[in-house]
Amino acid sequence: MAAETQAPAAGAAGREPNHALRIVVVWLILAVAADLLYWFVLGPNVPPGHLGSAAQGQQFDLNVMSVMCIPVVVGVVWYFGYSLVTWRHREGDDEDGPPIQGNTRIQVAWITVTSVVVLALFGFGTYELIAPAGSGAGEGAAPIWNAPGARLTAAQQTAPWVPGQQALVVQVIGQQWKFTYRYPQLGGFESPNLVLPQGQWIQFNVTSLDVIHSFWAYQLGVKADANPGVDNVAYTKTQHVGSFTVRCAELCGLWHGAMFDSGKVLPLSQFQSWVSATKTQFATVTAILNKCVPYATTYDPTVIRQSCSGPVMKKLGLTSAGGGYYPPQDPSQP
Ligand SMILES: [Cu+2]
Repeated sequence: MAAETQAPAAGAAGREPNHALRIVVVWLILAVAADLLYWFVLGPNVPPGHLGSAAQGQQFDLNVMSVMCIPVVVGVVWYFGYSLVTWRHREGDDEDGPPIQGNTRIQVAWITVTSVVVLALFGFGTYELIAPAGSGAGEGAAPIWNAPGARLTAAQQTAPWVPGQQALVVQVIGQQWKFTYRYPQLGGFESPNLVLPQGQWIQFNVTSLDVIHSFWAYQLGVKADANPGVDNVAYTKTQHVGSFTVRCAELCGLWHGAMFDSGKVLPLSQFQSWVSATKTQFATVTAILNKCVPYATTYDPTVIRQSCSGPVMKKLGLTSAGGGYYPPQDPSQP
């Protein structure tokens, strides 16, 4: 027996170091260091960034959850390493370890700590899903939680926009295979480019002209289903100037993978210049559009087709890309 030269498990407390104290103290130092490193170095760069308030909220949530989880991971790895080194098998020691059964303090502590962590994450996650304004997800036609200055009725959405007091309404229209963006408060023009003013609440009204799509403005933290006949509202507040990617996130046909574009957040004055320029550029088209397909929260493709002359609507891209999804235009129609 090599009991005299080995660290016995029991009965020689004087020679045995206080493992629990060592483990806890080193764990605390490692956990605090790892959390600080994460929070200040990695955290600000975690996707989806902070271009929109929804994105910032998602980044904050990910960071809070990471900061709660990192000490657990560090603890497991550290305890694993400590055990491997300290209690490894030593040459000539053939003895079994002592039979250890139950430890009320450890069991109670474990159940309490894990319950508190899980319930805290549950409470935090539930709150964050709701505030602010639904975390950037589509909330249907009548959101329970509204962004400041958000206005929802179609009549209100066509009144002129007052920056800083009202949310800017942008209607996102999915169609095979692109998104177009209509600005009802700014004269009702429809643009293939999504341009937004900085520091403003944006109300996206997301719909589709044909099949199911999903509007995903990644860096804004907004993702909302675009379904025909459905007005799906999502909010975000633009935080700083920058560009973002818009992708369709719902398999919608052959060219689904090519259904993406990029958008911009501009300072308010530059945004207003863009609006003026685009209004001028699209003046003819906008006049036809407002006459034939006045702004509405949803559009019926069959009505669109019959409401105006086919070639013009086809030119506007409103009968789906290439016009292939709906029955061919009837040449006898006006
Ligand atoms: Cu799509």
